Amino acid sequence: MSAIPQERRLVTAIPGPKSQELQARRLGAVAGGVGSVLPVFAARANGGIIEDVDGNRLIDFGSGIAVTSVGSSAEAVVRRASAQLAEFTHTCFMVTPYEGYVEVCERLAELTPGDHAKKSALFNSGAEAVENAVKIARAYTKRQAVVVFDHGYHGRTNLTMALTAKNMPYKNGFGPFAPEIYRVPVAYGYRWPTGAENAGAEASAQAIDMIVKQIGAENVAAIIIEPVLGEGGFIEPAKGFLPAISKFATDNGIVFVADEIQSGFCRTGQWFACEDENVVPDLITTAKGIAGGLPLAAVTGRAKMMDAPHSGGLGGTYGGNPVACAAALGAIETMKELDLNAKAKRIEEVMKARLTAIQEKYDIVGDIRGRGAMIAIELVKSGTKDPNPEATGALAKACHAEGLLVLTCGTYGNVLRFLPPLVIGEDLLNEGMDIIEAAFARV
Ligand code: PLZ
Repeated sequence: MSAIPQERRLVTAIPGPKSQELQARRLGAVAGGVGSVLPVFAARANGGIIEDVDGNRLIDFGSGIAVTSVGSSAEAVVRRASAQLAEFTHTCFMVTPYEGYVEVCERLAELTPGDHAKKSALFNSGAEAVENAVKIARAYTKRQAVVVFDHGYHGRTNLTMALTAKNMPYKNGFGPFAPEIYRVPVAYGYRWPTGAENAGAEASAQAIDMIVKQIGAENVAAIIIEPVLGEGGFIEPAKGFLPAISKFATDNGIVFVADEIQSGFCRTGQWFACEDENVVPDLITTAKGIAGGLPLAAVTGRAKMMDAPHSGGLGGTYGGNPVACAAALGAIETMKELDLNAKAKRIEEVMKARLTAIQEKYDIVGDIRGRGAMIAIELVKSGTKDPNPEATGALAKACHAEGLLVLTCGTYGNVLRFLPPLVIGEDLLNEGMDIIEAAFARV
């Protein structure tokens, strides 16, 4: 494990000269379609700090987009993955299996909501897990249609582009998209026309009406939703929405899929965000936080559904790679040992208190939302609810210049989101919030 001092330190401008040199090389060699939020090149990272090649130490409020919840070089992850690397790197689970894969599936069965019989299949990326959840739901139901929601994000592969709501940058010019995908409203409280208090009941009624009238419930294989919408703007569907949609799915033989790729594994202060409303999904997709930074993803769900595809119908060369599985076992061990659900809840307390104080001073903060260490503010133009992507971008830039890595998101690009590693120290957390407050004063 990298013993990086847990202190912010700026020794050059951001990005520094070595980062700029690497960025120039990168522009010559790396495809232009692959962007970076902040072209500061990483040298090492752990806890709440990313150290760059110039020796700057940045406070990390991004966790590599909600991945390194246990830190970027967590002791148990490094120990277990290193040991596995020395034993063997790969055999392909579809050729000669190994124990780590089975053990990760056993952990997933224990940790995911519901006490029914469960099975899992492992993959490499979130998008791949979502694609496979659709394959499993179609094989199980022998139906084709898939229902997704406004502001939803599920990936960048062909099928998941179709499932994703936002055009730029994810879909523009990349069609044609997969057929049999239908989008319905989500209970976005802050922007619901008749008010947040009505959003849960009204949005679920509208969504269900659209499914029944426009698609036909009997044609729907799966309904896929993020229990807290991530890229779409950290939207928590208003109370009652998830249970209503989940019940409708169950009543109509539709597979209810919770995409917990961003919200799962202690991020929201629960193992999975859907636990907050006692929703038990049929299938649950996970990735990101599961393996402490190594590429691993999973579909976990009711055994009878998971067993619907024929043998050989699911897989992939690298899915459930042994090093990634060892890392996942290390990450899960760390989450339990350090009680990262409690840590996430504490992060929420600290952040929301600080953000509420900022909101009292600046009326461009339209909404503060999110749970655990998945917190965001939605920025609007003064005195309106009009999205304010300009202020959002300027605030992010101001934070970056001071050595605080923050990310933006949202359909309108007007959401500043905070995803610190769950192991971040409270001093760094508060220092990050100081920087955000100072950025507001400047912008
Ligand atoms: N489902 C809910 O959040 C990935 C993507 C960022 P992959 N989110 C970050 C970007 O610009 O590509 C995500 C997610 C939810 C699916 C995915 C896809 O996971 O591992 O990126 O494929």
